[in-house]
Amino acid sequence: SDKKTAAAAAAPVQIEDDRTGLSVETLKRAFADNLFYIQGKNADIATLNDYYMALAYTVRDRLLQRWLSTIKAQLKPEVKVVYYLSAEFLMGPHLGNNLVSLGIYDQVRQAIQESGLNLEELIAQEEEPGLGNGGLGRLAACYLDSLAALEIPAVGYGLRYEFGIFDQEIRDGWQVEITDKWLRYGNPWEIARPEATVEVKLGGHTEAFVDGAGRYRVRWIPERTIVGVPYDTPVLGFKNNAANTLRLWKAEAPESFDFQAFNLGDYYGAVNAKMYSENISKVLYPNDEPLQGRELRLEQQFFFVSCSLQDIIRRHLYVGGKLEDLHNSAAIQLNDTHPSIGIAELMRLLVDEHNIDWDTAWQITQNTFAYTNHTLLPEALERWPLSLFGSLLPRHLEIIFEINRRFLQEVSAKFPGDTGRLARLSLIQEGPEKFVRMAHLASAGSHAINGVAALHSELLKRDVLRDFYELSPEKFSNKTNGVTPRRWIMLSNPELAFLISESIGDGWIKNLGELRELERFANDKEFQSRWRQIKLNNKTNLAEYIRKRTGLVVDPHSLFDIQVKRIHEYKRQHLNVLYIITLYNRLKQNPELEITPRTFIFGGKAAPGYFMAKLIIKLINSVADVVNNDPDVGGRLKVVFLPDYNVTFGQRVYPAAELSEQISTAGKEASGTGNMKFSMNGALTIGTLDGANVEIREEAGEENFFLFGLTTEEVYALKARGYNPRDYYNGNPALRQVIDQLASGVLSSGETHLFAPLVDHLLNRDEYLLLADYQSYVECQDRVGEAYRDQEHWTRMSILNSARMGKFSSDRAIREYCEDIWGAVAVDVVLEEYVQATA
Ligand code: GPQ
Repeated sequence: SDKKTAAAAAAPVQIEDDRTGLSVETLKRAFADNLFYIQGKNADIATLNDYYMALAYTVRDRLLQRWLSTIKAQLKPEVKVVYYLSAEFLMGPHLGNNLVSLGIYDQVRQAIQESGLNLEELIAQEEEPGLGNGGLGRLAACYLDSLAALEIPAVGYGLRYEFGIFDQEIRDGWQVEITDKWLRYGNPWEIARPEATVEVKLGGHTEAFVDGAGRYRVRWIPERTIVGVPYDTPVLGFKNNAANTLRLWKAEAPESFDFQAFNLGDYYGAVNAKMYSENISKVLYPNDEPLQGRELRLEQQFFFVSCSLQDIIRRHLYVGGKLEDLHNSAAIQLNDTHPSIGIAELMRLLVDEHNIDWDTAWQITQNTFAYTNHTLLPEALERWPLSLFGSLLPRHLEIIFEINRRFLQEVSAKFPGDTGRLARLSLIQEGPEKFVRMAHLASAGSHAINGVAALHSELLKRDVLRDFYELSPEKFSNKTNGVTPRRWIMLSNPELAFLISESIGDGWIKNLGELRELERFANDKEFQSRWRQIKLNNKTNLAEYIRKRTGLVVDPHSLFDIQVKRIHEYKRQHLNVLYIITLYNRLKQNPELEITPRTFIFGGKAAPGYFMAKLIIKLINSVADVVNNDPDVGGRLKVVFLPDYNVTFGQRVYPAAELSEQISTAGKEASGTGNMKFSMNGALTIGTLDGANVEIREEAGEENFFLFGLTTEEVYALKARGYNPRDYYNGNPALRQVIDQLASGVLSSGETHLFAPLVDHLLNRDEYLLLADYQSYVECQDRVGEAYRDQEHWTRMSILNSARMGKFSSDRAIREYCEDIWGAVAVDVVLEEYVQATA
């Protein structure tokens, strides 16, 4: 076989043209070939899914060269790699996006058409990988897109959940959760790399010992071992040669693990142990912000973080790096605190496994990690009971105690005698039950801490992380979120993308700031009418989709007023409902009243255990039933709840929206990212001064933004002086009527108690100040209705909104992270002509 190797080396296998060629003819042949040889079908028996798979493999063949060339270009000691650690990556469907990135959309459309099929239909066939809950996971996906677009070496690390976010069905107005079997028909975009498997240990106890050099050391005697198998998905840069990697870990039982039990004849015990191991990557926790303190969740976090850190160290050593220099070749970003156990794990790997002294290890760790905070909600800050933490990760708990001991020493040195401060800063929360505070671990162990919008970053410094700010102000910065214009304009709104490119060239796709050049068309009648026509087309498409999914007929000429996001009390979908009922009451009182016809569209999932959120879904559906079927309304108002909101559906929604609802209580939404997608696609925003709304308004111009509601300061002040929602109820007849209707059962077919918990909340507590903001919201919505009547003016505002959203490209955000936090630079990828068949 020496001979064979030599022969192969002498004549490297050239990639066959059928696997790289981009002509329509070649694409057609490759497509037919994949259908036959990979799917094992011919046209007689092929399903739509077979065709989708055949096409997916055709596209995958065409990106492998970039992917392998990128890996080769980056596998060098002097290259700094960004490692983005995230419990969620909400990637959305790959096929369409990869066609856009490769710049082969048109050829492929033609090839598929000439094969007697329809490309859009095949694209729609893809089951999206829903490995995230909402904003946080989708942000990670946009960031991977931008990292590749900017040719920054990067790896996304996370979990390969077998079941992603549940599918939502609506039955009798209530949410029902269905398991998401996204891997059912196979996943053509991932490649398993079992040869890069790593082991992760859990449980057990620790032992101290003195090593050969007379050093005090600790040994962890774990109770069980899990194996992590990486599955890699390429993430293409837009029309460049870069293809980064999303590496997701699947948990498995180690091969040898069950031999003992097996030999003793305990077959079922052995199988059980295997199932127990695999549970770790079984399912995504469907909670958006309030986190569930469950053991399995901590196991998930530790599992993927430990796999990833071992992988990072292996790579670093492979290219000849020294661990002392890890921070020069690796920047590890913590996407919220979910992966923050990584700080203790890196310390353990360096100190226990690689025998590095504590101080050096701590320097390396701090210089390597950075932490992004995504919420101010106190109930969302992760804390693990010490008992749980210690039984799962006994060594890590010791390490955290030691980090804390040294950390508090530093604090004492800087603030002598300030015991209150020590208690507030401690990584351990004292009390009858003690907790590990993960945000504190992340903050102490990172060299950079950032919030996700200007307001949010300010509030972090003032509030949640105030003591950390006073201790190390230099660590703090703001990185306002962004979204990728490739998926959120080009792919989802192709007609608009075409019009923009025709008017100002196509530089905006890589440099979104160029959208500004659209400003000069804002008053151009011809341009305005094309702009309007595209919006109408997108609305017509959405209307058709609504009819198919719900049977409801909506008028594409009505104002499309849309709120899509997770259902949460702080996001106040029910404030939107209060306005709908108000409008309904006006029409009932005076059926002749002239109003702007509106279609209110909602979409979003509720955490399965979040009763109030589920009740809000029921409320929307109940109000929809009443409003949509009342002849007095005469079709002027329609209310739609579209089930199963996800990335795929978002791509239909944003381009069709005219009004974007961003109505959270000021100070509660860290940033929001849907707000950016809407605005880029020409929707106007009705919103509070919360999260990134503040900056969207700044950019768009206040005259192009519908602002209402209390500011963060006013919210604090009102709560401080004692907020009584009943004052608003008593003082506002229209509001009182709406609340009374909710309580009376007229909106719930006589079931008087149905909405009692909601009414009770609003009247007696109203934590999110709906009643305080009601009047301001109603007046603002009325102004929206008025403004919509002047279509020319509305279109002008719409154009200006899109034109001024350049700041909210994730490319801008990633550039800031690279410059201020990661110190990462682009690496040119040279396409390798040949791929060697042998080493
Ligand atoms: N966000 Cl902490 C989530 O989607 N899930 C979470 O667990 C946390 C935050 C969101 C946040 O609510 C939005 O305001 C942000 O725009 C988004 O993260 C990305 O930063």
